[in-house]
Amino acid sequence: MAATTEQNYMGRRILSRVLRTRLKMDFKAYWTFVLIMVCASSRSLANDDDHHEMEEFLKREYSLSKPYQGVGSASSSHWELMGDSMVTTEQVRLTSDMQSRQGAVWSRIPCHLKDWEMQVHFKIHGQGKKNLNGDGMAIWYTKERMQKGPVFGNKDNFTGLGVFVDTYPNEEKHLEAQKKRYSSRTQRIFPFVLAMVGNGSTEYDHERDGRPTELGGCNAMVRNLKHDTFLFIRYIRRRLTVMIDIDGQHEWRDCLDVPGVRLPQGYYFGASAITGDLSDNHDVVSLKLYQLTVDRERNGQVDGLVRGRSGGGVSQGHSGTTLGRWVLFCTLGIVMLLVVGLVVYSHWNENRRKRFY
Ligand SMILES: *[C@@H]1O[C@H](CO)[C@@H](O)[C@H](O)[C@H]1NC(C)=O
Ligand SMILES: *[C@@H]1O[C@H](CO)[C@@H](O)[C@H](O)[C@H]1NC(C)=O
Ligand SMILES: [Ca+2]
Repeated sequence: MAATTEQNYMGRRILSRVLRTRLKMDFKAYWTFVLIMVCASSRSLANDDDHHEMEEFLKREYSLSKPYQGVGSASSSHWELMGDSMVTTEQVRLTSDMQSRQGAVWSRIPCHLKDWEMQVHFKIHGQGKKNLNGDGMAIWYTKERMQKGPVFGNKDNFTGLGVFVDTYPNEEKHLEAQKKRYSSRTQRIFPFVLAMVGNGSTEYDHERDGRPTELGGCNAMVRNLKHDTFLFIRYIRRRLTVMIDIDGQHEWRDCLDVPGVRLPQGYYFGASAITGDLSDNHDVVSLKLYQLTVDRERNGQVDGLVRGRSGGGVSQGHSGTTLGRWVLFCTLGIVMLLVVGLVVYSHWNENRRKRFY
């Protein structure tokens, strides 16, 4: 009788030890696996924001490229010309190098893409020497279309986005005439690329080259170059980025990068240019519009996190954000798993006790 009890007791202890060891191993494997998963997924989330893991699709209906089939002649064309613009085999010439011209080309179809990227292949050239040329060209994403006006050949008080390649320094010339000078800190070198968003009653200040309403900008020596020149406008998750490729090196240079820009869907793409007393040829070789597709589920998570962390602030360091997010995700994951693990373990412990006693 005693021997049987002793044997039973020993058997139970051995069984218990085996079980505990196995469980320990299971837990170890489980923790390792889960930790890897959490860190890997948070890493890919962080990377997503930095390298824009997304796909690009060229949208032909919003793009304009050689051989410009039907542009300016067929009503079936997706693009419509206005003013002095004309189509040749090599480009759509918005203005030629003559005084008081203005021309434009406008998409006929409103764009309903959420995230997009426009690559503009353009050319500005003429007889005038530096600062004896003008006035520049603009790329548009606006509610209105086909309306002539003073803002690089488009209407003032426009609604939406304008990205200008301003080739004439009006403000500087104005100050010079008054025998005033800029401090070197604020002086700009022209041509100057500038972005502006209008709400329908925002006036473009021509005399100040748009400074009061600018979102940002950069200088860009784009006139009379032998190589190709490009402008790149990206709108993703309400972030507006403009880059230029003008050195013939096939490298994008940052021009401006502004978060929190609201551009509704359903606006029209266009390009326009204007000359005054001074002139230039303003040519569009191509406008290529790419749809950007970001993983929506991930996108939402990243958005939520960024908003939560920055508290609606405007700009923040890129690499700092990424590292911070990575650490945050790992910590959150570990805490969550600790809780889950504890619950599971205590549950198992209870079961075990029930089984053996
Ligand atoms: C633009 O809007 C302003 C009001 O914000 C107005 O005073 C001005 O006349 C408008 N200009 C044009 C050209 O419509
Ligand atoms: C448009 O923006 C200007 C500032 O640029 C502001 O003064 C004006 O109130 C805004 N108008 C509307 C209708 O939002
Ligand atoms: Ca100007």
